[in-house]
Amino acid sequence: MYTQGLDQRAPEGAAKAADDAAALVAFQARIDAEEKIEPNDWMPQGYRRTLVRQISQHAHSEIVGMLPEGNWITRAPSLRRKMILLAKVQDEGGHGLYLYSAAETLGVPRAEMVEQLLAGKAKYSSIFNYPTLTWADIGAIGWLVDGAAIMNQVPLCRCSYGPYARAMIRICREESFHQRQGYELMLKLAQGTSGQKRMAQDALNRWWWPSLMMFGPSDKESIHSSQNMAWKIKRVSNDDLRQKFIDVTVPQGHFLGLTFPDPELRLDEASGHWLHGPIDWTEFNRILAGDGPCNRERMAARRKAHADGAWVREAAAAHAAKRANRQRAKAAE
Ligand code: FAQ
Repeated sequence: MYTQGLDQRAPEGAAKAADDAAALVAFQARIDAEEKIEPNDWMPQGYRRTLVRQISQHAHSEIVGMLPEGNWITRAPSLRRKMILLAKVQDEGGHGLYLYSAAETLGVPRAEMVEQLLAGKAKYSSIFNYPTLTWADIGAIGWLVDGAAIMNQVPLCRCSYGPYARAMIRICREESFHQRQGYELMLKLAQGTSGQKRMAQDALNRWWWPSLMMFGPSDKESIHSSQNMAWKIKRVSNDDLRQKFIDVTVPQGHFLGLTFPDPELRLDEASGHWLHGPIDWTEFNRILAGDGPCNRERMAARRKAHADGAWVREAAAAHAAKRANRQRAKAAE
C-alpha cells in the first residue's frame, strides 16, 4: 500500500548529495519543524540505513514473535481463550506485514529482508528466544511483553518517517488490546486456585527480566540512540522507557498479589520511581549472539515455514505474470 508511485531507482544524484552539508542542514530543519519525511523525499543515507535496520528488525520481531504464543493455540483451556489467542497471533502477523511494507518504501525488497533474517544476519527482539512453558506464560506475554512493546511503540507513532509512524498507530491500538487480554488472563489465574496462582507467579518470575531487556542496552551502551533521537526516529531513550514501564507495571503486579523477582525493587518516595536491581546484560548479549534458550529453535521454525511456503509464493508470482500477460494482450487488441 505504501509503494504505489514510489521512485525506487538507484538514487544516483541523491548518493552524490548524501554528504552535501546544505542538504543535511535543510533535512535537519525539516525534522526540527516536526515535518514528516516521505519515501520520495531526500534523506541522508544514514537516516535511510538506520530506518531499514530498525523497521526490518521490528518486522522480524513480530513474525518470530508469533511462535512462542502460537505453540499454545491448540492447548488453550477454553474456546474463548483460543479465539482470543488466535486473533492475537494473527494480529502480530499483520503487524509484521505493515512493517515490511513501511521498510520497502525505503527501497529494500521484503524478500531481501526475509533472506537476511533466515541467514541469521538480521536481529529480532531478544524476548522471543524464551520458551512458553505453561499457559500462564500467555498471560505474562500479553501483560509484560505487549506492555513493554506499547511503551516503546507509542512514541514511534510520532517518528519522523511518515510510513513508519502511520503503521505504528494501528499497531499500538492492537497491542493495547493484547496487553489487556494478557492482564485479564493473569488476573483470573491470580484469583484462582493456589496452583493457578503459583503458575502466574512462576511466569512473572521468568518473564520480568527479559521484558526489561526488550528496551535495549542502557543509554550509555546504546550505539544508535543519540543520532536516532536527533532525527526524531526515537523520541525517548531506552532507560527512560524502561523506567516508565517499571513504574506502570509494578503496581499492576502488586494488584495481582504477585511479587517481582527483584529483591532490590523499591519505591523511591522522592522521585516517585521504582528503583530496580542490576539487569543481567551478559544474558542479553548471549541471546543477541544467537545463543539464547530458543534462538536455534525459532530460526529453524522460520526456515521451515519459509521453505514450506515456497509453492505459495511461486503460485502467486505465476498468477500475477499470467494476469499481466492477459492485460498486455488485451491492451494490444
Ligand atoms: N533485542 O543502539 P541500540 C513486540 C540491538 S515487537 C534484540 O539501543 P536502537 C510485539 C539493536 O538492534 C518487539 N536486539 O539500538 C509483540 C542494536 O543492534 P544493531 C520489537 C536489540 O535501535 C508482542 C544494538 O542492540 N520492537 O514485542 C534489542 O537505538 C508479543 C544496540 O542497541 C521493536 O523492534 C533487543 N531487545 O534501540 C509481538 C521496536 N535491543 O541493529 C509478538 C522498534 C537492542 O546495531 C508477541 N525498535 N538491540 O545490530 C526500537 O525501538 C529500537 O530498535 C530498540 C533498540 C529500542 C529495540
